[in-house]
Amino acid sequence: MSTLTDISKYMSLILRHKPQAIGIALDEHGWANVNELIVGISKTYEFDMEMLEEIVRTDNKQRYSFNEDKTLIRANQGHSIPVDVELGESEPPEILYHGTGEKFVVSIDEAGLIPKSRLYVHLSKDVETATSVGSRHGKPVIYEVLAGEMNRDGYKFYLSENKVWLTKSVPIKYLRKIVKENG
Ligand code: HQG
Repeated sequence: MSTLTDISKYMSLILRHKPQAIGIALDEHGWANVNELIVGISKTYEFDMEMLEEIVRTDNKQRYSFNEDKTLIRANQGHSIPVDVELGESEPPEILYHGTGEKFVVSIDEAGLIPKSRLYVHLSKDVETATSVGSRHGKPVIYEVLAGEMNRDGYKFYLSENKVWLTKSVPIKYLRKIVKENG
């Protein structure tokens, strides 16, 4: 794995979950000071503004955003710490997908989707993306989420800057497990 990938993973830990790992704080909207971030990461990796800009530009999921003058940076979604990244409420497509690991299915079928350590349940717009999200947790299982119906019933949906669909929770009545024909 390249150093930039390692640093990007470290950045997502810092900007989503644990800014105190490098002794910095996020503001209420999830922004970190860019200079402080660079100084903090430089204690572990050789790191500078040019590398930070490259990570933000090339990140495969567009996880990070700068403010206009690039003095601040934040993660677009995925936080476990309570920050308000000013998500826009959006009308979701009729169906969204959630990929999970087989080991969670019994519990999900009982309790629906809950955000666990994060602020929101993360939903994908296609089965392919959901499958890769689910594979992070072992053998993937995909659920269809009846997002349109949920939304009409009053549940709010948000689309993050990097196009991940988010909602607070999904009750079981809006979930349909996709059963693969070949098992
Ligand atoms: C599961 C990655 C038991 C849920 C991805 C998931 C995503 C339950 C796991 C983003 C449950 C939490 C988020 C219940 C939900 N009982 N388990 N009632 N309800 N779960 O990692 O959605 O690469 O916090 O199904 O691409 O896997 O980091 O969430 O399997 O967009 O940018 O609890 O993280 O993006 O796992 O992934 P996670 P996630 P990054």
